[in-house]
Amino acid sequence: MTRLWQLRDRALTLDHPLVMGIVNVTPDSFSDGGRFLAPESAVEHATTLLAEGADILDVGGESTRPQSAEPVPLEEELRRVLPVVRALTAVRPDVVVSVDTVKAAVADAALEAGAQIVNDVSGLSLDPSMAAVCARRGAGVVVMHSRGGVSDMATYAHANYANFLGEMLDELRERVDAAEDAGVDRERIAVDPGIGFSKRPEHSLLALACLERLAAWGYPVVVGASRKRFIGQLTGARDPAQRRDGSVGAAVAAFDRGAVVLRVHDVGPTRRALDVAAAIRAAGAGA
Ligand code: HH2
Repeated sequence: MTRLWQLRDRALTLDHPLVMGIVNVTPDSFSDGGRFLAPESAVEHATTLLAEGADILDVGGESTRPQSAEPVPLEEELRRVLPVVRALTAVRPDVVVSVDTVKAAVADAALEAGAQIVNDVSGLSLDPSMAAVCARRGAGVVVMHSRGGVSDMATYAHANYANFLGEMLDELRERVDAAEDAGVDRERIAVDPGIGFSKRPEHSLLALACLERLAAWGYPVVVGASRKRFIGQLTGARDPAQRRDGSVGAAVAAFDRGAVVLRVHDVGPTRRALDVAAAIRAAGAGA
């Protein structure tokens, strides 16, 4: 039976891994900050990602980078994100755009402008209106695990766990239940362990190693390991842009453990690696 992730006015098929290409419209994102701040260059970058095989474009106007991420004022975030969402959905009406934001007003405006998915790294916890906006608009929603606020969620400030896996899963479950209680349909929800968010490298590795426990809940699992610190530590690549190969390895390992949406910077190499991994799985299923 084909599994689907219901979005606003369409659905994504989950029988093949989906690549979510990152479109950061920020001056300070940890690996590509400032490169695509002008709407035209963000749209050009997004078009390249689609040509490389992206299924979803994740547009974000606020960074959570580990060193001193500054919360972005609402007006500024709208100014960054909306022209890009509008331009993308105008040029490519079939494109699936997700908006990476913790602000309900940004989510609402982006959905109005044609976005299909809200990707909230706070698990819909930082803005009390977020779940209601998502429910009213019928958006697809990525509920991600993190702790703290925008400025410290990608640091180790809250990375204290007695039992990492149990606590992470319990906290994420609470956020999913809260979203459903606020009226978000179950079939519109995807879950994400939040690699690198309030997690030391050993936590990120454990979250990936035990991803099947999250996948067992039945929601599509999203994983964003691309270019993150634990990959730098494992491969010795200090510059995030040099972490492509390690990131592809993480994406394949995540897919193998139940992830179906992989959020990445390097779309082409990830697409090709996942296509091979998916073909191997399919061959095994028929054997
Ligand atoms: N990671 C980042 C941002 N958004 N969304 C989901 N669902 N999962 C993630 O792991 C995730 C995310 C951080 O990466 P990036 O956007 O490249 O950097 P920045 O936060 O500096 O914009």
